[in-house]
Amino acid sequence: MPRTIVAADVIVTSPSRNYVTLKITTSDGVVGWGDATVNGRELSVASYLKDHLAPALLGRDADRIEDTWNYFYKGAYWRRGPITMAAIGAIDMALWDIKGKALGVPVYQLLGGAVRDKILTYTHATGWDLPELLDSVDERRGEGFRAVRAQAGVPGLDKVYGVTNGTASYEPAGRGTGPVEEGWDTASYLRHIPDILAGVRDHVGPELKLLHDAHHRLNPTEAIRLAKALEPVDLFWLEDVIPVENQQLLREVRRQTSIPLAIGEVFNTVWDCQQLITERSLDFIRTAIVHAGGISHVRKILALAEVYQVKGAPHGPSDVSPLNMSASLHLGLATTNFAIQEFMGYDPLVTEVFQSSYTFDDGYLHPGDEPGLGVTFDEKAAAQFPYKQAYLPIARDLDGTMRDW
Ligand code: CS2
Ligand code: MG
Repeated sequence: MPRTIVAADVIVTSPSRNYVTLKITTSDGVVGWGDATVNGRELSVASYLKDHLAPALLGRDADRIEDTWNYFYKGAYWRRGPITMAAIGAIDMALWDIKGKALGVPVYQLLGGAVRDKILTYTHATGWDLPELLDSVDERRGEGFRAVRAQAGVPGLDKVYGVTNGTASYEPAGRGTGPVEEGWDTASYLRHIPDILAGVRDHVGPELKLLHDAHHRLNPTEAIRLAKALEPVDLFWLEDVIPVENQQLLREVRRQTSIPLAIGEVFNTVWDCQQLITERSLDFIRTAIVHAGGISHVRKILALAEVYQVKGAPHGPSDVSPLNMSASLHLGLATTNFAIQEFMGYDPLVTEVFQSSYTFDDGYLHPGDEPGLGVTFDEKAAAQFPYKQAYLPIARDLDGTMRDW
């Protein structure tokens, strides 16, 4: 007797920031949960799920995860893109959650079992200037992190990606306002950031894994210049050095520097990174479970990556929910070429809605052994936090020209 889907509900909640969650219920009462959050476009995914995909989910066999994935990918004439793939990602996560719960095993066991005991993790340190950044790095080291991403202010600018003004944790999507406009000055950034990161390396010594995110701001020539300047800092990776719709552009940067390159948090299918991987223009692929079609598709991206000695390092900011984080950890525990998981942590209000079984210890995460994904979603608590419209910032050069944020 198949376990059929009898209900698919979309819940939008905003405990400190907006999240979109899919709840799938089966004929034998098993409930699965999936993250469907796309920062700044939450309602688009909620509608795509509620108005288009959920009606077609009803009556389907919940155990047929791969068939359902193809049903919604190949069955949609207009395909790919973050909204579509986040909706499919949420369905995929929920169905893996259901299968694990129904069989009484954690999802990583369904993916082939553990290939490691724990998952190396990195988090964010941020500071407007070097002293402030060093304090933030020290705080993160004190929490046990062995890998830290360092982001700093840029002279001449009053708002910069990745840097908070004050002690609040960095949340780029401003709620209740339209897109905030941020200025950008590549020349000042290139003059300034090498000394800042060298200062961090001098402070922390050789052991700590240091990462930096250029956040799509450079062209290949500027990226090569930055990478060469940063080689003495011994970065674990330099992230998103260029916008990479044109996948061949990263090839040149890869050939000109020894710094490991990470990219891909904005990708949502294997086709967005197929050339990058097969030409080995990167070292770490960053696709997030929710944004790239769920566990089933990110698993395939990592399988292709493994052939080219590219490692998985999924995106894990606070703007993907603990459901995504958990799914990423289950996949990470069972995937040989999984390198490191980004973990910004969550506001305490988030944990009122999402109770997760993953654990952090001594710089590593583990998904836990609860059946399924191991995350409980409190619908009553979620109802306390209504959606608040939020936009990611936009960026302009000093002369007003639009650029990638
Ligand atoms: C960043 C993200 O964590 C990262 O690597 O690129 O924080 C990104 O800025 C946000 O996810 C955008 O919503
Ligand atoms: Mg990034």
